[in-house]
Amino acid sequence: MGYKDPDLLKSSDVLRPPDSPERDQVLNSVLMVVDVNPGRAEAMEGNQQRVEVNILLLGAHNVGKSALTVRFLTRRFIGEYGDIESVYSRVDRIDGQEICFNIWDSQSTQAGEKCSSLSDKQLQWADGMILVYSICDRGSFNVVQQQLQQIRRSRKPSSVPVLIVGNKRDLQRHRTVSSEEGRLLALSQRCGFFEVSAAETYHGVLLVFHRLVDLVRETRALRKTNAGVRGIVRSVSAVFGKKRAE
Ligand SMILES: Nc1nc2c(ncn2[C@@H]2O[C@H](COP(=O)(O)OP(=O)(O)O)[C@@H](O)[C@H]2O)c(=O)[nH]1
Ligand SMILES: [Mg+2]
Repeated sequence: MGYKDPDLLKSSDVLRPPDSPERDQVLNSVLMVVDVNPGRAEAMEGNQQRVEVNILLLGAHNVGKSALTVRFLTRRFIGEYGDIESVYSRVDRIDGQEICFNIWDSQSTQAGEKCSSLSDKQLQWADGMILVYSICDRGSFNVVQQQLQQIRRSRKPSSVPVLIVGNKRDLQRHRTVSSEEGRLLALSQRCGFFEVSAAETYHGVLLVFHRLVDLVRETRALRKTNAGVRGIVRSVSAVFGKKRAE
């Protein structure tokens, strides 16, 4: 964890010739690898300072988690990504607010392994999660369902927003998971749902990450409101409890 494999960023680029200095410059300027630090500073939502959002990408091997991550961070589709695990960081401005995206591109479930189990660290670190499957790979859809069950055992829908993303939408001829199935799963588990192609467009991928940030911010705001209400209830019951005792 916490390292950047330079080979990942120098692998053949379908858009530019290999070893293009321009491409390397783009990648190096937007990618920064950060440590997974459980004691990170609390996000400061109210006073327009930078907001930190930790996003965890999960799913089976080969579904395009790294492709989605790199597409979002660099706007590029590189083609081959290797199988490394890293947390990348990038700052964006959305609606006038600085958002720091920390993106944990998790290591894939290995072939033959039924379901990669998520670590407690991953589960606790994430403010929002993206569960990725390939629309051409039913096994990867099953992995998403298994990982969802694991997430729900420790994190309620109200504490961590989850998006289900069917990737490789460009490969319609090879589709084995219908859009309807993806949508129904998302609906039944209170998740958002998208179908995208990391290979074809940047825009769809951007929408996924921005939607998740919106949901994380809504979740934080709701938590603050609920904490406020609980505080009022505690004060009121303290006063009335005291009166009754007098
Ligand atoms: N056709 C197509 N191929 C994709 C897409 N996204 C990723 N891939 C390819 O699928 C393979 C696995 O992608 P990768 O991001 O390494 O998957 P990961 O193991 O989930 O991180 C690579 O060969 C990618 O080029 C997509 O949207 N369409
Ligand atoms: Mg990967």
